[in-house]
Amino acid sequence: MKLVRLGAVAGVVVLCAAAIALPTYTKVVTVHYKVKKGAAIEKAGCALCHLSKTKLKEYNPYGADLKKVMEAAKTKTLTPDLLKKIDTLDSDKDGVKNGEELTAGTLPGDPKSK
Ligand SMILES: [Ca+2]
Repeated sequence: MKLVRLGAVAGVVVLCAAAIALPTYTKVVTVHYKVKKGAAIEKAGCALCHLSKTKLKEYNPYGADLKKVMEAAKTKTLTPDLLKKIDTLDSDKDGVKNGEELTAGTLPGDPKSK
């Protein structure tokens, strides 16, 4: 019984750590691009960069490009300067540049959103 309880506590701690770490990234994006309430970016949350809200180990094309920039900078802290480095790319190849999509509130990693 104690082992089950310990496992449950460990699971909650892991989930809380993930929940604390990830919204920081989305906050940097929403503040930098002045994302309006209700925009696709706000609704997407972690899926702005990840394949979905539940597939956090996989990245969509925008997340993959952002990951490359962060790895090159050897940092896990997302800054506006790092975001700007991929503003002129069109990660999802839908004809709209990442920076334009983020300013408009659409998803730069989803070609169906532009
Ligand atoms: Ca695009």
